[in-house]
Amino acid sequence: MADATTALNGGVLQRRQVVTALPGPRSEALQVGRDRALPRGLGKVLPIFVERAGGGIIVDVDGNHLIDFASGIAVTSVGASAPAVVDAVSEQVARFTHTCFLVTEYESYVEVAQRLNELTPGDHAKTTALFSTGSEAIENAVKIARVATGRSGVITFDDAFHGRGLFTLAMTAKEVPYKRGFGPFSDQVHRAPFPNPLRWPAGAEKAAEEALAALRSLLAEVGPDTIAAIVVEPIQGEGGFVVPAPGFLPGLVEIAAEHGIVLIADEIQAGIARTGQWFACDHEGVVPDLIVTAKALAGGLPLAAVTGRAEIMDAADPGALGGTYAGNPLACAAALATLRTIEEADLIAAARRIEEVVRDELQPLVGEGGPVVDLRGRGAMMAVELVRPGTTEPDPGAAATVAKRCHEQGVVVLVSGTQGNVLRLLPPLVIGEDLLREGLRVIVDAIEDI
Ligand code: PLZ
Repeated sequence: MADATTALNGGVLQRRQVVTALPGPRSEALQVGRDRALPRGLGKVLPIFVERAGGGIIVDVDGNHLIDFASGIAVTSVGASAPAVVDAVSEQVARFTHTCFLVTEYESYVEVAQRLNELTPGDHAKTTALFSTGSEAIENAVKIARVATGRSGVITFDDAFHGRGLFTLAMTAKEVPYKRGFGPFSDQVHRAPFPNPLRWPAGAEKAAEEALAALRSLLAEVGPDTIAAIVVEPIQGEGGFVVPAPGFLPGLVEIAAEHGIVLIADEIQAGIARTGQWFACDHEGVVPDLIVTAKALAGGLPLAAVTGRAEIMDAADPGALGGTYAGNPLACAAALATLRTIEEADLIAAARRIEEVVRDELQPLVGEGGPVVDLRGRGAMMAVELVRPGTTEPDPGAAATVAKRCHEQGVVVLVSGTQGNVLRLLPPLVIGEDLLREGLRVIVDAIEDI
């Protein structure tokens, strides 16, 4: 793992070094200006300011080297300064920064679309439209499903996260902090249970079957011919890295096909090699009608895509899709370099190896009576769920304490889950094995301490 990837670290020393208290004095000074200039509504996980980043390391303005288990929320899978991405963007920025693809065109947009048409699940005819953010792409996928079906309803699931736009907020499940005070929201969004194997009342074995039955009941209530789309995260991201019980996703394919509903896979967080396959859908051979990607697609530049069945995608009339920055040439150049890097460095295999190492280090924590009730996920999208010892009661306080200790020790981890009790690990796929193990041991110590 480490050997193949050392060339991808952008010249950043791949070692954890904590040389000040965290946050350090320079970060603290910058924080004062930040707090004056910015509204309270912008959250902060770790109040440090970054000077550079690459491979598995983030270097802050005080010279601390932190192990990166966040990848900017699953974005910098190839590293935050992957040489191929830096070169491609530098070359592009010197030629032109922007034309608006709707005004005059450029080849790289088409190439990104062709690559996604090939890589995404299914060998049917596909097309791709590019956007800038995940939320924007989800809203466009819903627009396309609506115009293709002539229906307006959308089904989403418990604990879903689909974005912060005014329509995607209706699809996102969690009220605080995302939704409170921002409504009213569309009344065309319905919510069905998601088969979380750990927490399904009748047990994991029943979860897929019963969740599909609940979806069928919901469809009967609202009328299947009112539903344009079912939108699902094949592995939930913000909801706590919940891998749905096996059989659920194939069941959705069947139900959607039966009722002429467009099945939209939101692979914004899980897609593009993160889970040890190109897409999380691939683990169960699931072929959605539309698939939405973003985050890891362009190595840190803002780019999102809707890829899907050509006949559905073509339902939108000329001029009905687009956006000023959608498919910006810098982002397209970065995406082509990112996809090439994933193939050349075999980062899909790297993601699988990360899972093995994470399980090797963290599995001993899971067990009767301790605070860790579950270690789950796929590839480099792994999570640890914390509960009050001896119960299954979520313990957000424990997750916050562990995250804080990790941050103080120079390991950037994120918390997720509707209850805020899940530590999630999203290392860059290029992280070296020694660095990965070192960061995991910091987590183990932090958990053992509580
Ligand atoms: N769908 C599955 O994970 C973004 C959100 C961070 P945008 N997840 C990180 C935050 O607190 O806002 C996400 C996702 C899934 C959609 C989105 C939305 O993508 O690019 O943030 O709009």
